[in-house]
Amino acid sequence: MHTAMSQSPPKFYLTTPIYYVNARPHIGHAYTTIVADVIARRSRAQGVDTWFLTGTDEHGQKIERSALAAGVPPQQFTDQVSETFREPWRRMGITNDDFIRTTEPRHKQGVQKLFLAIKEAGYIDLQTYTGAYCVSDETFVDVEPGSPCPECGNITEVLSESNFYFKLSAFQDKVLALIESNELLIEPDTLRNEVLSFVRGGLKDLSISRTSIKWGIPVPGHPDHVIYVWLDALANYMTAVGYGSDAPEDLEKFNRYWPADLHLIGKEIARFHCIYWPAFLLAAGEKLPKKIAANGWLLFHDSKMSKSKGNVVRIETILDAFGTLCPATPLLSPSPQVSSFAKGGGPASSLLSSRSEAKGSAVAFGISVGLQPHELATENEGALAPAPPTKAQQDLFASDVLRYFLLREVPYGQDGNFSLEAMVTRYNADLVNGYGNLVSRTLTLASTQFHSDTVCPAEPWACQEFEANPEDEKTSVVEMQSGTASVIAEICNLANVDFDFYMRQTEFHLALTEIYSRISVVDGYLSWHKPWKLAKSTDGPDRKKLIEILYTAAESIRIITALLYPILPYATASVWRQLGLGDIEEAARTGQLKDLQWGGLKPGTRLGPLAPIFPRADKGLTAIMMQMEQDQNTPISHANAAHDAATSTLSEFPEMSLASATVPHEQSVVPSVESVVSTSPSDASPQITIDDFAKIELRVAQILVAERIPKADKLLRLEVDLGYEKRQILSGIAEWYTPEELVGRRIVVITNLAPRKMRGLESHGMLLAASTEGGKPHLATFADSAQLPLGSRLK
Ligand code: ME8
Repeated sequence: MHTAMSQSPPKFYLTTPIYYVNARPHIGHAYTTIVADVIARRSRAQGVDTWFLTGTDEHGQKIERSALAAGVPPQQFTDQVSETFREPWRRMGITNDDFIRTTEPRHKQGVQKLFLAIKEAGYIDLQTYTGAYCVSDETFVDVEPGSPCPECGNITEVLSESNFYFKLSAFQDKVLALIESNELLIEPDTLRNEVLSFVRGGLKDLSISRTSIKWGIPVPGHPDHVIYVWLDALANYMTAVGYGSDAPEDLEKFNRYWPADLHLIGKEIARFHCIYWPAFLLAAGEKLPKKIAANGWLLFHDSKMSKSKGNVVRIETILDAFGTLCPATPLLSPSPQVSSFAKGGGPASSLLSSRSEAKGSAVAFGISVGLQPHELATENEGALAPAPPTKAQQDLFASDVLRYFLLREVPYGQDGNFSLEAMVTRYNADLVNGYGNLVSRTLTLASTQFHSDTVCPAEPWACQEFEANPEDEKTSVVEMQSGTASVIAEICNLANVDFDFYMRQTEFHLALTEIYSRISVVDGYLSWHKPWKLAKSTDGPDRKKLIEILYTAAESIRIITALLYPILPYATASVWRQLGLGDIEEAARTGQLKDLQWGGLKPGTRLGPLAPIFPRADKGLTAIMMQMEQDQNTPISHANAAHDAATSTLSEFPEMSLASATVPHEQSVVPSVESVVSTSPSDASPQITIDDFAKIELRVAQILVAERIPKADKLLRLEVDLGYEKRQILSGIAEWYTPEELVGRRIVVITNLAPRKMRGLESHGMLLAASTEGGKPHLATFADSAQLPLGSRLK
């Protein structure tokens, strides 16, 4: 057995805290869980046998009282609330391998075994103690009973009990040595120092049983005592991987995964994890975890986001609101098969892989595909017609945005203010204008350039130097150097190393900063070489240049996308498919996302069907989310009978009524933010609701440029100004309007129409015009349009 183990691949066992089920989860809980998921995904992609555990902490006085207040038996109560934690993790595609509940038999038997092991080693005895007890923290504290708890400020109660005591004091030196030597790593450093000074201040023995509480695990042989909730809770990290069971597969699992490599926690529970837990394990003769890393607090309105303060932001708000931006996914199959995620995780991979079956579009990098533009259009608009996103896809998309924001905005280990407005701003700045824009400008150009190329050889994909434009006097030497393909290649190879360095240090914000500096360099490279200006040449040196530039950009995107995968699993899956590389989950499993080297994108790779990645978020989204948060205590109009049934038993516990209010995902809680992605138009003009109308975004725009398109008699190419952005729109009005009479006119544009391609050009939006059958379309306009700011919305 030991020989076999030494040959097995490396393992990595990581955990989150198990969350109390006395209230519904909020984005503070999501934060720690997201960090764990990012680390787990990255670890798996590195080929490491990874086990990721989360769960719920369901015993103790706090839970007992919450159940009482809700008027339901504790077991029923914890069953309901535990589900409200599983639910958001599922929606977010969290890939936990197991979910432990402390009320499960496997956990109970493990906790009792641990208690006995410590007792048999001589570290537990029975004593009587009277003191101040903090119910909120489930711990005796060193203050006068009735005065506030020094940790959380809640009023303590007097408690006198004959309890089992754990000889914590006997472990003071050992725990100190462990931490000082970094055998037990604690991060961040500031927290390590706090823990060290706490230990140096002296450790007192710890009461580890209660007779005043019924809702817990009985002390073996003493049914009137239940085991202290923190000993019970901490033991989950072992019981979940088989401790306490004699079944051979459990023993094997325990030997394989224990000790944990990383316990992720919030900083307020450091004492329990960094002092009590190692001491319990030392006493029981078990191996110690290797590292404990704590995140700081997410603050909302400048204080810790917490259920007791009520200043929380719900995960559902973020998912429902950002989910509306989720773009359509191009499909080949009209009804994709959706299977469930294999290892207890989210549905991301299966949803995406069902789509990855889609054969490549008519676009190929540098090889012959021999399709004419009109054939391309047919294929794009027919078999590859985009399907509106499912609710599951919307959730995964929104989850990406939350993941990105939390990791980029808050330096891990520090406190950070959470703001909905900052989230929308960062989304637009980094994901829309940064990564998303780089991908679409590159792939759109590649798709329009290479589709009808019948002669382009594969060979020019190899990196070949060509001079930066020396005529441009404004170009600095740095710009000229970074303008060459080999420099970009080097920068991307280095990105791999730098990103890895910061990810290992859990400095996610710095890892992402590294990525973003690369995105800017590649963006600068494109702007400098202006490949769209070379686009007209079909052979010769310009053509060669064009191919090299686009390859360089696309290959940079491949590397950046592989690095971003653990943080943006949904969006990177889409980009991976569009690059023609198939299913990113498969790529992660087969090692294609590790040890990235320039040149991995093979010449001749066929692009997949293109699709938008990150549509722009309207500033109004912040207001919508705020409204959703405000509305959380008002009845949900759409909620159905299932919701009523779920909440009826909890009506005396208002916080819990919402915790159990599982609104079916097919329905949006707030109608005004329902998906804006349109389905196919109907000829029959059925009645629509005001909500349907609200889906159509009409805005005032001004025509800046109008020009004819060669060989297209009916089409005009327009550039319109929406105030907040400029767009290209193709319109079939060439028979009735000359370009000259259009420039300068203020018109109405449907702005949230999915972009489509005509004659190889992208059209993003539509003009509003009225016409009789076959007659001249009269453009909708305003009598007093000069007073209207561009971009004003029509309602
Ligand atoms: O403490 N900012 O459970 P809990 C950042 N059951 N992280 C936050 C946060 C915030 N505002 N709010 C919550 C318990 N968290 C025990 C743990 S483990 C053996 C037992 C995260 O429901 C953070 O990880 O109070 C914190 O430690 C955890 O949720 C607390 O969850």
